[in-house]
Amino acid sequence: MKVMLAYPNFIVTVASTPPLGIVLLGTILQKHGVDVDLIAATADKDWNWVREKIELSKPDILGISILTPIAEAGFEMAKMAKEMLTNVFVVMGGPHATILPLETIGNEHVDAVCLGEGEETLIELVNNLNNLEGVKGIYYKKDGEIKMNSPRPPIEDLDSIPFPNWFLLPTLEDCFKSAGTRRLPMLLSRGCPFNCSFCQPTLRTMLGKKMRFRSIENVVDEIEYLIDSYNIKECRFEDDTFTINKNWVIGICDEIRERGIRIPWIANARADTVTEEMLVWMKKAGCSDIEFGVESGSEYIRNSVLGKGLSTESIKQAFELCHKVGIETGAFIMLGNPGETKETLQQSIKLIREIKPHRISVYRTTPRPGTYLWDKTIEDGILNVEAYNRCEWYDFEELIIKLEDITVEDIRKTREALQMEVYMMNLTKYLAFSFRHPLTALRKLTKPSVLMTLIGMAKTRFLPKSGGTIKSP
Ligand code: B12
Ligand code: SF4
Repeated sequence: MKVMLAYPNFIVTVASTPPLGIVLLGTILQKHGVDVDLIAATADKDWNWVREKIELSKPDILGISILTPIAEAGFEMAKMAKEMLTNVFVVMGGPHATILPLETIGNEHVDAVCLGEGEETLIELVNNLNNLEGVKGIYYKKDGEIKMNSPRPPIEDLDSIPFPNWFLLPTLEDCFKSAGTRRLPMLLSRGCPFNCSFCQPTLRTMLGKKMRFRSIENVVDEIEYLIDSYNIKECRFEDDTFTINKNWVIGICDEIRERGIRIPWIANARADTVTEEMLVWMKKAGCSDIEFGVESGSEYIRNSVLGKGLSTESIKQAFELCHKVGIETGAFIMLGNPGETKETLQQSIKLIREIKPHRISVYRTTPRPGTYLWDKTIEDGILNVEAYNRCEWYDFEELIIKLEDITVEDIRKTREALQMEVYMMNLTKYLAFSFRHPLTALRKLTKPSVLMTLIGMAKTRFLPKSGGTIKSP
């Protein structure tokens, strides 16, 4: 039995983050003696490359992992495989397939859909391909009819999941090159108890209501494994809210120090879950950077529209604490939200000026199917469906949400202003530092954060405004 697992991502901007999902699934299949090939398309790959890989692998089962922005590419790949190999069984999984399972299984080239976590489901499916009746957590087709099996409960013991075998990913070195460092992602917990309208109930549908944590031992064992096996220089904790459980976070930091591990790592956090004590522990254990969802400078947009439940005060405090402790910060900002006005855009610029992040990621608000924001914007008649269908996920070409007071040009200008604000702040800091320490400053020029600042400034000034593209076959 040969299985191919694919992540059909042709989006330029995300090529540097290797897909943990298919690597974990591949690892489990391999441990059960299944012959498995992985492909993860990146921006420089095209459909001929995908065709060659399918031709070479000739899988009996093709598993495709899809997020909404890459779902179309996933369906194209299913079609291509069915045309090339008449007997191939196509199963789809990932967030998009889980949120829209009926639409996914409704595609003529798809034979089954995995809902939610795939670690237990996929191996059962592979072992019972001719009798899928008892396999929990899937929809599948039998004699042209769609069968919906009972749901599979989330995995209780996350420590039971093996560490990912990243060697399965042929494009791993490309990802390192694209990231500019040997960095790998890790997931230490699953789920999030908050209720942001642009994100939920997607996460709950995928991962269940209860938050689950890996044991401290198991987490730190994986960090050591990644250093020993892949010579990684940096680690990224992809948890949605790493800082939610104070004692657990401090426990991990303590263990990292106890074992003498010295590697920088990055985490995502909610501003109202960090404390000074926790940040000091994180800094000592190697945390170099924390990314916060700031979303908007307007309290009304952040809380009443986006459901974040996060005060401006706690955001200011979290950034102040990070600056004090010496952890670099990143801020995520969403522009073009329902109710956005020139005034709320100004509030976002003002807040960024006050909290002084080291990095900023600005997104145009694009509701995703299955979220509260998607339902609400449809109900209110303000989702620009044509623009949504045309849009590339990272572009700033059109407003996805119809707004009365502002145009897409206002949004673009605000994005530029926000980016410039952050680049200038960092440049000023860097120049002040170079006066005091000219030699160290010269050496720092090769540091990714300084280089990113310079490249970012140049891009904001001189490059076209749109983001990545998905190429058609
Ligand atoms: C890390 C991350 C990223 C990273 C890396 C993504 C990657 N390469 O995997 C980066 C930063 C690049 C990223 C980018 C984006 N992301 Co993101 N991201 C995440 C995050 C936080 C963790 C993903 C992860 O690694 N999970 C761990 C692995 C083990 O889980 P997994 O990939 O889901 O796979 C499991 C199951 O889904 C299933 N499965 C998956 N594939 C398959 C295939 C088969 C055949 C089977 C049987 C099972 C199966 O089994 C796996 C094991 O349990 C999730 C939130 C979350 N907690 O899941 C959001 C999330 C996946 N991202 C999301 C979005 C929307 C985006 C962006 C569009 C951001 C934006 N601008 O809005 C981009 C688009 C990227 C793209 N390629 O299209 C949404 C997806 C929603 C949707 N409808 O698709 C999520 C769910 C966040 C959210 N709450 O809304 N993201
Ligand atoms: S805090 Fe983050 S992960 Fe949790 S619901 Fe809000 S956006 Fe989603």
